[in-house]
Amino acid sequence: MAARIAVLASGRGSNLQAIIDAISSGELPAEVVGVFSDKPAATALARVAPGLRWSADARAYPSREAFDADLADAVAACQPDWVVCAGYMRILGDAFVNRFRGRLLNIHPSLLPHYPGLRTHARAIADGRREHGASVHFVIPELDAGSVVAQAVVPVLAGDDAETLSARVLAVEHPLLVAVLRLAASGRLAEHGTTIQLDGHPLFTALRLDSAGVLHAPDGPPSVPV
Ligand code: NHR
Ligand code: GAR
Repeated sequence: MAARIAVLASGRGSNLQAIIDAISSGELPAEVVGVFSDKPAATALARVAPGLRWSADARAYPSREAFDADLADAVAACQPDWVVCAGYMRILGDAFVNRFRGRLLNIHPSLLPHYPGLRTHARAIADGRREHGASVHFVIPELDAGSVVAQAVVPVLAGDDAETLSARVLAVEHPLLVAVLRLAASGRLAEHGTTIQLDGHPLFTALRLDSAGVLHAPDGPPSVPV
């Protein structure tokens, strides 16, 4: 049975498109069952059929909690196995996170625990970092603090600005997210409290995406493809 994936997105939706393409090519045994946005004009919404779209203008709601409650009901109605924040730019309240806890993932454009929050690329450049990248983590109420499943690393090059660096990171976000969702969709990934389990064993260090787009367990040479 194909895993049911709900995607939350606020903007362009290139990560959503990577999911859709991986499903079409047979690389990801899943189905996108809904795309949800706090921005009714988000390009991401147009990437799926009208019947799969849900959006509401968060600014029209009296409170964050009220928006979250409508969003959560809409997400739950499509009965997802996994809920993925892919460029979703609104902090989710505790009630939302707790309702989907354990099947809620986010892709974040930094090597967590470095640079949680916003403007990650500009901050990495300003600090003179040599490496930057992206992380896929389980979402917990505390922002960008959930357990990291996997990361992809890119170099920071001389002359980079936030735009050139974000493009280099985005290029690895797509295979990273698809690779993690393959593990999730095939039932190999679980969150138990603050630890991640892969194939029923605790994962103490985040997986790494190699240059061929394959995830590896980093502990102990030779590192094992997963
Ligand atoms: N919610 C929780 N509870 N925990 C996380 O880890 C979350 C989350 C919601 C979204 C994605 C995220 C990221 O990858 C994410 C992770 C929005 C903001 C933010 O400050 C920060 C991080 C992330 C998403 N948003 C402002 C807000 O007030 C609005 C900014 C804007 O609209 O431009 O919600 O880093
Ligand atoms: C991606 O780089 C994603 O990591 C980032 O926004 C971009 C969305 O691109 N997410 C955040 O910054 C979350 N705070 P996309 O809409 O083309 O997938």
